[in-house]
Amino acid sequence: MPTRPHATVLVHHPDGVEAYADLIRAPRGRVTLRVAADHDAVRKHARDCDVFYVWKPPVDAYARAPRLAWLQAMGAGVDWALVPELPPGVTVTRAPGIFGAWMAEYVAAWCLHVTQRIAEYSRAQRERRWIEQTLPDRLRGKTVCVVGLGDIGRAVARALRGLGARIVGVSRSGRAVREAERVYPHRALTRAVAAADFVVLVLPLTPHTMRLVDARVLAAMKPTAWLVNIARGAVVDEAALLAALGERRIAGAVLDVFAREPLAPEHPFWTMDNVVVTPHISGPSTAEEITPVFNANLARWLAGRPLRHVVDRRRGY
Ligand code: OXD
Repeated sequence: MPTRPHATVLVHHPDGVEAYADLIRAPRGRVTLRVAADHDAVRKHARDCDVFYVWKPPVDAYARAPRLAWLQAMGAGVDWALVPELPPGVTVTRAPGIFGAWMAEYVAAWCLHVTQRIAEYSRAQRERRWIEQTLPDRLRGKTVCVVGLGDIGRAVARALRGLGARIVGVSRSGRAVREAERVYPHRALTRAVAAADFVVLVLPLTPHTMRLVDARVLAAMKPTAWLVNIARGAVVDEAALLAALGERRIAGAVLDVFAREPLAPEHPFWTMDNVVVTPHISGPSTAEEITPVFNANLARWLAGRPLRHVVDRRRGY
């Protein structure tokens, strides 16, 4: 591939786009930046852009970007980028190696929240009750089923294994990984979750994983088990989950993602005593962490070298 003398890059993030733009590094004169703080600005600037470095641009912007050849997603998941409106020739890249550390701490914290009975002790403190007969449990020895063994899933598995948990995994291929003592393919999901104390969802949303965690999978979980979803709301059948939680067929759920976000104020998840709701923050994007990944690929792009971290658009991740 010949070198590219110049690229016009559109940068869009709804919060603090300047921080992302300021950290872009390229040889002088070889990159023109178009900074778009909102969707209208994306539409306005799309026309002469070769590259999008973006978080969830409006899908109608793609039809206005005839030169677009590469989209770098600012985020862990790329499902929002792989829409039919994005022309098939556009290369999509992700940013591996960033979100795993955040999400591993999130999962460890909430698993420990359960085993350390933090909600119970906090309630007792507010009520000035000395509940010495209530003891914490151990995470050590618990079985954690990590569904999705990409770079984030494996980071989660390593962190929990470091705390003494036994890790089983689930992936599309079922191929063995170092982080899990056993890996099941998707079709064996019910078997994989059956022995788990925590089922952690870290898989991409694709047509194949949509509502993968359905009533059958939830029914296969132990009544003492917790579901932790840091993937996408739509990988779970939320109606089935609501029923399983309401009838206490599983112990609880820690939910960072929902089929509709923000979660509607009237949604029952907010007030269920066995549900933790967090507002899609388990793997935050920060300009400082993502932009170096983009810069390294931008240098490759200008040099005419193949991009790294390319998404397989057919597979969806
Ligand atoms: C995501 C993210 O992709 O928060 O969901 O990065």
